[in-house]
Amino acid sequence: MKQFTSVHDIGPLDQALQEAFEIKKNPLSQVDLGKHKTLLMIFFNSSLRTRLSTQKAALNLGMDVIVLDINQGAWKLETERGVVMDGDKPEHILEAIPVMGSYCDIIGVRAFAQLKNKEEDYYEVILNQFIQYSGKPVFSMEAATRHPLQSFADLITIEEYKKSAKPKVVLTWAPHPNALPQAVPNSFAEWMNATDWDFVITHPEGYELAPQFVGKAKVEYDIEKAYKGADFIYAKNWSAYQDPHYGKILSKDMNWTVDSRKMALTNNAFFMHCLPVRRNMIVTDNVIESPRSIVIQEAANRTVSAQVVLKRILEKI
Ligand code: AN0
Ligand code: CP
Repeated sequence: MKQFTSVHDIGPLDQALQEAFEIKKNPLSQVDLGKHKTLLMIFFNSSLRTRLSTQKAALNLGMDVIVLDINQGAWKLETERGVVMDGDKPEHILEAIPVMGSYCDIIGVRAFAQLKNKEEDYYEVILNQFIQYSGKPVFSMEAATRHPLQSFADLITIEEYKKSAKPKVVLTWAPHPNALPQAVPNSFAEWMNATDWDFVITHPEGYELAPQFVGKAKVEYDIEKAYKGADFIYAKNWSAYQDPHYGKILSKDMNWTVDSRKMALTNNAFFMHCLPVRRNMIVTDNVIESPRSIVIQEAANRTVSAQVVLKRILEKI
């Protein structure tokens, strides 16, 4: 594997899942594969899980790891070409990227959507510049439009907990005080659409995701109908995608908070969220603390998805 930015880079899902379960059973079986190879992780945004789980995965493969938080200690980077750099940004990303590439063998990048310009976000300007100019294999640690390491971990988690061959998986929008990117729901939808599971997306009017991510999913505006018979409730907030409201908050309707009353409509569904989660906005204390909540197991699987991806990249360099 030369890069990992979406489900399209992973190949057949059954093969990826098989590798994931082998790694989960025996995480240190390839501890020499990454010897004397350096992973550089670049964060333009905060992280707890991605930072720790990806490092842990790299350590399991014997790699060395360097982490850089662009906004804490590095020079602020100009990202646009043609700008007269007389402002607060002393370095251009077009020098910074090949320099960073010269210090490592693999680069992971976290660069969220700015939510100001849809075309720029959906063109993945920052991620694509890393792919083009670093000279090294690049993987996404959540970019503007997708979070594939999260979605792969979600797939692994559902595979582990599902009771039937074709579970009903429901992605539900839920309220949040801030405007968040569409990367997590886009990516989750993309991975669910690559399975033959029964996949439903539910959200208030106006929160329709980009058609290329919705794909063959059923969009259900009636939240109770959506929950009915669900085997998995996957909650996430996102801001509006559709013009003219791109990146805006259209609703904070707490009827969309995942609560025990709505969970009772399901087929004793498991509750999932990528974390970090705002309690009593996205989900009530009762639901997230219930035995049907698998958010910790889901987060633990982030090490597994990262290790499959790093292993496959290492096998090709
Ligand atoms: C981010 C998001 O919604 O994309 C990261 C999730 C993994 N969440 C927040 O900023 C709260
Ligand atoms: N789920 C996830 O990616 O979490 P972090 O933002 O803490 O990395």
